Amino acid sequence: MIQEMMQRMGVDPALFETGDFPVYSPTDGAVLGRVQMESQADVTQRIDRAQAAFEQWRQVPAPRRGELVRLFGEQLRAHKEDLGTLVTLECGKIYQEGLGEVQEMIDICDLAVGQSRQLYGLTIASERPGHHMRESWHPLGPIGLITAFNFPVAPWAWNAALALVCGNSLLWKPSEKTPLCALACQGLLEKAMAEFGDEAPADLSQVILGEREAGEVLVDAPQVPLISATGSTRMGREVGPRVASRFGRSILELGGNNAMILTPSADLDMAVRAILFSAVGTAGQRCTTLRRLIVHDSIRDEVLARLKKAYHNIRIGDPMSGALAGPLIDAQAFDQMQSVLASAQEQGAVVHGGERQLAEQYPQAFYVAPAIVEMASQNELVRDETFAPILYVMGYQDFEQALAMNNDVPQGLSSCIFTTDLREAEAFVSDVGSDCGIANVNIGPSGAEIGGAFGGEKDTGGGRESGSDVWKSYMRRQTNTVNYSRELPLAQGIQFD
Ligand code: UN1
Repeated sequence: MIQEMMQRMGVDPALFETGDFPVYSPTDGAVLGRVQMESQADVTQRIDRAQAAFEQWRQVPAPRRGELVRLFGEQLRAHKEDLGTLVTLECGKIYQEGLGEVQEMIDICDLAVGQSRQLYGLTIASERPGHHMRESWHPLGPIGLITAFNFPVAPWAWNAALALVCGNSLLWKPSEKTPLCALACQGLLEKAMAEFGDEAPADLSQVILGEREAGEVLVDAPQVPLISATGSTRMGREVGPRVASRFGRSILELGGNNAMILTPSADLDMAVRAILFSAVGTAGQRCTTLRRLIVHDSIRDEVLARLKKAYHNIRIGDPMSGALAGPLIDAQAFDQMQSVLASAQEQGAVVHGGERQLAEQYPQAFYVAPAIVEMASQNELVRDETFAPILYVMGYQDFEQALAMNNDVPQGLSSCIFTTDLREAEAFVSDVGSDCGIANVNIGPSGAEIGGAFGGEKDTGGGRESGSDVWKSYMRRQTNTVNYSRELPLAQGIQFD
């Protein structure tokens, strides 16, 4: 099945059948393919080729560059099921969410096509007679993209679609757990490039299949002015300073420890559905996953009872066959989850769920019952992000306390409140409310649309991807002053003769 799918998406079988690095499916542990990892010398060559491709691509008018992205979006529409299936097989999220990820790619392509005709600068009033000032936006260079296993295709597309219309070439190092998804995206982009014609240089987009050392070459390359990296805070702490030390720019989209404040006036039916999707979806492995439920003491027992019932009914199993919870990515993720749950128990927390499931049927895969953990306070365990379906539930008494708890973690990605009280809702999204990059009212913390800027503060890294004015990150800003007079007045009225 993989072979045919990959071929339909334009991938040469040699790229995923003959290498010595096996790729396993987290759904059952089967080998999906064998890829070849690249050496540091290979990466260096790719960077040189990306530079040459950039120098050609930046000369193509931006709306024309948009046409390539439009054609890529068409390829994604035509191959949505194939790519969605591959996402499910390679990273284990359920098929509905695999399709959703491809839809995010299609959406960002649409946005980028429109953006390709709107790379606007400003005109600025000059203080001198006979002078024009303006601000222009120019292509930046080869863009380095590093992505994580849990969203193996969409974050690449958020960056790639905008970077391409902005006139840049791409170098993508995907997670070594999901190389086939990267090859498929590249295959689809190459199909679009073939339709587009030879204005698009062959090396416009390249995939680097490699391990840590390969990524290091990319991160350290002075020819790569921007590194956009999605992954753990630990990874970001290494990448950020290395890129900064060569005065490169980075967009870091790192860990989240996302909370929901559940107030007494909330619509609990809506809240329970939102909790289920955001805490259990992608088996708790979204950076936007709901990890902390801060619930008012007066409704805590009722909410817990409803959640336990809902969790009990979650279908866990093969993500291609209608389950709501697929497997964790690997044994390491499972061990990590178990050790955190054991620590919680030692600290006196009440743990519901969390056990391994379907071990007999899938001895090589790690399905788990999503866990609810009743915690007395927001201690260090809660303040740490565990990339697994663990929902900590903590009580609060007054709104100020809940808000302080929302903000009192190192991460700052996403957050939400369920309330029908206008004052609480507005306070949550105000200057003194949530300190996160995303703050929602009556919606869970995950499942953001691509139209807004996506990213967060503090240990989340501070970067923004996707919509709003994020396109500016992929361009260099230039201030122009043009003197069309026959005089040479100096600024600030300085006389120099
Ligand atoms: C991620 O988990 O890295 O908001 C990205 C969401 C998705 C993106 C998640 N649109 O949950």
